[in-house]
Amino acid sequence: MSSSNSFQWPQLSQDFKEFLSTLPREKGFAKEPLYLYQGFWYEDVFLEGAISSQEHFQAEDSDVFVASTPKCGTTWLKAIAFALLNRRRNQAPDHPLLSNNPHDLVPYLEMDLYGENKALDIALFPSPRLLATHMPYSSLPKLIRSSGTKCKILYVARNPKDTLVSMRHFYTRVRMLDLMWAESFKLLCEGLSGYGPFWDHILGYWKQSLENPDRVLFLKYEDMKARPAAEVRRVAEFLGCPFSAEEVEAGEVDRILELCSFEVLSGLEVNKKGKLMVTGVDKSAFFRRGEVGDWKNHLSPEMAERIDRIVAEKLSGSGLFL
Ligand code: PAP
Repeated sequence: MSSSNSFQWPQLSQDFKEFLSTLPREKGFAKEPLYLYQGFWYEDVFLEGAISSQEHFQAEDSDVFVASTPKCGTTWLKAIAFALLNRRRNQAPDHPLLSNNPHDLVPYLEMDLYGENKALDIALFPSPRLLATHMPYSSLPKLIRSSGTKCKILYVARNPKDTLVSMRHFYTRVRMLDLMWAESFKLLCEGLSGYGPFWDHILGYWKQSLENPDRVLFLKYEDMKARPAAEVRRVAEFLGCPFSAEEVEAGEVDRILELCSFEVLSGLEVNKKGKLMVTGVDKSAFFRRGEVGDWKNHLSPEMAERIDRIVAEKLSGSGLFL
């Protein structure tokens, strides 16, 4: 990894490197290979954090998770969840979202909190804890999945074509790679993206949202764009903090939507410059266009048709359409 790369790649222990050598390995979007663990593909440092969180994370009933496969709207949903849960405490001009990137306010289990190199201490997070993960449902720490725990999961999915475009731009920018469209397209179609296969990740949470609707709320980026107020109200109800009639009357829903909008967040000084606290990724890399359908500017009709066909086959019979 070149020293100019904005992602600070941590050192892994010898024991973990030996463990990695026992796992199936493939080339992914980045220079670092992907490793297959419990049916999903991980980059080494995130796998180390994921396994460490499986071993050590203690869930609390009041925990709220933002979950997703990368580039599906995580930054936006983190901001919305943070704004909703903290809306009685925080108001502009001192709102934490105006001076912190959403990723620094809502840390990832496997990237920020667990693993040998992680700097943040989960014990310091006030309750209710708002946390995040890209881990697939079936690999979440057991206590999050246990029927005895009441923690809640917000999951956001996005149509695979826009996700691919977003992913490719992100890797090109953050990892400074010269990724060809044809190569990234082929990798996604083969399920070889970080935390992929993309469709299995989405299906895992989709099924849980049907079986345990009070535990997992399934959202789509496109729905959030098309009817933001209705989706934000759905999130608030799911989290047990619905908007009161007075709040609606006072414009609180719109205030949160405005604060978390692409335009406002991407225009903040704190998001235009600097790097995330733990991973060191440029904060501005999380804001590109924030639109639905940008894939039309990048993918050929044949590519689009092929991804649609693969994903429709994989999701067939699930009742989910992306
Ligand atoms: P992550 O999984 O690495 O955290 P994530 O936030 O899911 O990334 O994806 C970034 C995408 O969300 C970008 O999409 P694009 O490449 O198609 O533009 C980014 O622009 C978009 N995004 C970030 N913030 C917002 C927001 N507030 N509203 C809508 N889209 C947003």
